[in-house]
Amino acid sequence: MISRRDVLLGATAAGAALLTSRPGAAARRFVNPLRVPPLLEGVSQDDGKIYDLSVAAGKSEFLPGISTPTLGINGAYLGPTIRCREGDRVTMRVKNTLAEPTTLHWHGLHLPAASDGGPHQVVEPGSVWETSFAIKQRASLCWYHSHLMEQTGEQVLRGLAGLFLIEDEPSRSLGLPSDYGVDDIPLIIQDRRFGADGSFDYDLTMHDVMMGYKGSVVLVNGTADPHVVLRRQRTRLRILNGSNSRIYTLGRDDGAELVVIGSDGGLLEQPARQRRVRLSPGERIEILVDMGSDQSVRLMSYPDRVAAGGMGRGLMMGGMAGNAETFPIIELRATKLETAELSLPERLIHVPNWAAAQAARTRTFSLDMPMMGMGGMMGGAGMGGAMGINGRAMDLDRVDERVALGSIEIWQIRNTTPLAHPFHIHGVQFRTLDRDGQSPLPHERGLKDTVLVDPGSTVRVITEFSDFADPHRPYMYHCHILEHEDAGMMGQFVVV
Ligand SMILES: [Cu+2]
Repeated sequence: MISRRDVLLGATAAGAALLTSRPGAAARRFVNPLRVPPLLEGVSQDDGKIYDLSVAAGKSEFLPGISTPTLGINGAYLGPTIRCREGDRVTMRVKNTLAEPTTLHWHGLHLPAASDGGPHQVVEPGSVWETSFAIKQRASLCWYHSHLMEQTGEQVLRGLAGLFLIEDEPSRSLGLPSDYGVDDIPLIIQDRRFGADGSFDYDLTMHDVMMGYKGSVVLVNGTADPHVVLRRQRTRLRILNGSNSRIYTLGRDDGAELVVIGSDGGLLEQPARQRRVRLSPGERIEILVDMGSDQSVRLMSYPDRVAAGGMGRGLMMGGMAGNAETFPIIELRATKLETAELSLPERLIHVPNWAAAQAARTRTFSLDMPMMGMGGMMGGAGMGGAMGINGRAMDLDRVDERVALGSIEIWQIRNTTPLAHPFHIHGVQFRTLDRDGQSPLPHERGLKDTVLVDPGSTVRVITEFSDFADPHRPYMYHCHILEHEDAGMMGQFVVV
């Protein structure tokens, strides 16, 4: 929730512009040009490409005249966009210059667990973690971020995240906009609270842990109050919800439909045209925006159907599960536009799929709050154990599931809590079979690695666990509300 108090706190911190998220607020003038993360293409060597990533502390100015201590990769805040191609052999060399441990996890990538960058691959202060793997998946917008045990929320909030862009020939041949930063523009959406001294406020209350951290200022690629000038008639926006917990319900303020061409794991089979798309933390969508000269359009977040009481089961949850606010994310501006190819094939690409009948087994994951009603949450020693899966909080020393290499499985995720949870599985891309027995929405009918599970509902996903067996190193599955993950809503599986 963006409360009036938060807004005022934000204004105090800014000492200047009132960065309110309220609709129609004159204070939002979209004064700042969008920053676009630089590309990191890697340096070619005998056996592939090397990417040097240096994790460091810095200072950033998000609000006018206010210096905010931040973390970044090869920069003060966030990291470069790693770009590679399917089939590449890449080496990531992660140097930790911080005085604290960290990790970098490659979210959405299909790779060996030893390279995953999860909580077992800690990079100690002053050390370098080097890992090599092949890019064995289709063109897609993935990302990377800190995954340090119980500190993911704080490290991501301070800035440890970046984009991981994979390209391939089949998607290239479609002629979609692909000129990075020109007509192919990434948008990392994050919300932040600022303390009176300008620092990020991540002093979590019990409410923050339960509901997830919410900020009063929306940043896009680390830019507050942003606009972007579009140069071509058609632009592809690749959007990552990189927020700790806020779910956005995206739409255009001119009422036009969003033309969704891609999701977490790459292009959809066919474009999905929807007025609204809900995007939860960790999820990505790719949309096409066609503009006329001198047109401007705002990408907005709107109240969602759960908050609006439009769903039977969601009704009683009300604002607990959903977004009640309307606020702008970014203004898209066009002045003089270069012409672009404006046709769009109704069939984009073939997307792998699996039939439920192919599944060797179904596993059930119940998202729950194991300590509720036991007084455990008030124990005082941190928030660990407040949230769980199948009645248990995350334990680094416990492997929860063992999956046979090459098997196709259905994972059934039941949400027994009054809060929505985005469920993420490491190492694979899956298809969403159904949500409470209903087909997923058109924009969800592609490869995904994160799926939103509404309060009281059950989502079934299906995938194949191919390529990488390792009985000693687990992958994670977890809620991508980072406060929930840090509070224990995470588990581990090995592929054997
Ligand atoms: Cu959650």
